[in-house]
Amino acid sequence: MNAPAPPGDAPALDPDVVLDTLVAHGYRELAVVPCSYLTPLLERAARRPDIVYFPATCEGEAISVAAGAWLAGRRVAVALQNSGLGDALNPLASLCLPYGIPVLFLVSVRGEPGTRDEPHHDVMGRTTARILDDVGIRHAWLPGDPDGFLRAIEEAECVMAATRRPYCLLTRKGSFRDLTAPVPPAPAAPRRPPSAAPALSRAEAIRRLRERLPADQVVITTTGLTSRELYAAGDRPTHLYLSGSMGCAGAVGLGLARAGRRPVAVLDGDGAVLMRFGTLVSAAASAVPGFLHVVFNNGCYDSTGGQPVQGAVPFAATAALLGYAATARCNSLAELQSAYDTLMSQPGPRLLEIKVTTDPVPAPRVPLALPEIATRLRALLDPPAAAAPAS
Ligand SMILES: Cc1ncc(C[n+]2csc(CCOP(=O)(O)OP(=O)(O)O)c2C)c(N)n1
Repeated sequence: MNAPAPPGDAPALDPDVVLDTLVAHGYRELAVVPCSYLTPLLERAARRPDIVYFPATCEGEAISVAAGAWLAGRRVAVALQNSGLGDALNPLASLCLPYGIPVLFLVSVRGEPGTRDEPHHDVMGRTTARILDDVGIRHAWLPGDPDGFLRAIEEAECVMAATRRPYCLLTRKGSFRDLTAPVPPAPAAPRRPPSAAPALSRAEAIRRLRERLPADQVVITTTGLTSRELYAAGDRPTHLYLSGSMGCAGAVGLGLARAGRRPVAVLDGDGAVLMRFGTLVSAAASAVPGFLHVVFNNGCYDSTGGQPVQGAVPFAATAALLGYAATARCNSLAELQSAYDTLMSQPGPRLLEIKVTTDPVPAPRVPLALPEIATRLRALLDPPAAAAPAS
């Protein structure tokens, strides 16, 4: 660690001060995978006309885009959560460091020791600074005052110029002041227009799916609100609520379905699917009949504050092109019922794309211990052999 962490009650920085300073240092673009801790900064960045907000599909992509921009003489800063540091490590370690490409990136630290956070953040919370040290990337905690921030950026710029290595600023919960004053959106703000407004909320769609899916079917939910909403709809031991491993629900479901024990439904988010888009290819190619992939398409990362996802992917049409055996898309409860029936009358792999609204009322966290969630499902699918009778 190059600088001591500020005390927990360090003042929060005005996001505009951060963005003004970045712009003054030539950064005209921010490549982002969101985190709720970064939301005030991202909200502001998405609305300012002097900075381009680039929604990256994964953290490694954000670093790589910034590296490519540097090669063209442009400056792109990156913002990501430490959950995604693993993904970012590959281009940091095998692109930026060996090629001498400096990238300035901000990392929100979840699971910082001494703070209360969800258990799936523990490992990265404990190791983020050490990982950066080990790969040789200098880092410092984001100061809470404008002068300190200016000095931090100047230090980062000096280090990057002298070493041609990336530099990381670590941020925590409350690092950025939540500005309440509304700012009119810039014309090019990347928020999805509300035109093709769906009539169904994700929570309602989840309740309906839970009613329709056979009780013995395995259901795997992606990180964020989807997991919470399925738990709120009614827990079952066949449910696997993922609270981290964003983007991996599809592949976990695929691995499980390929074992052939039970049919599997994966309830996924559009942002999560984009993060590991290749899983659609693998699922289509695997031709597993018992695999149902449900993608809630709300055009944003609802769980972290509604930041836009990249593009406007037609998931059902794409899955059909890739070779899913059956696909459907729906926009309302009535459409969901008939799409579900049609889809389930055919063998999989199936993909159901449901256009949903964003949900302003977050469901509470899943209160189960993570090993318990895994253990009870494993016990159902691969019960321990009965003890041999005593002879
Ligand atoms: C690798 C990684 N990057 C970022 C996050 C932070 N994060 C948690 S939930 C979430 C949004 C999920 O969006 P989406 O899959 O579209 O589902 P929605 O919340 O819109 O239902 C993000 C970005 C994370 N958990 N892991």
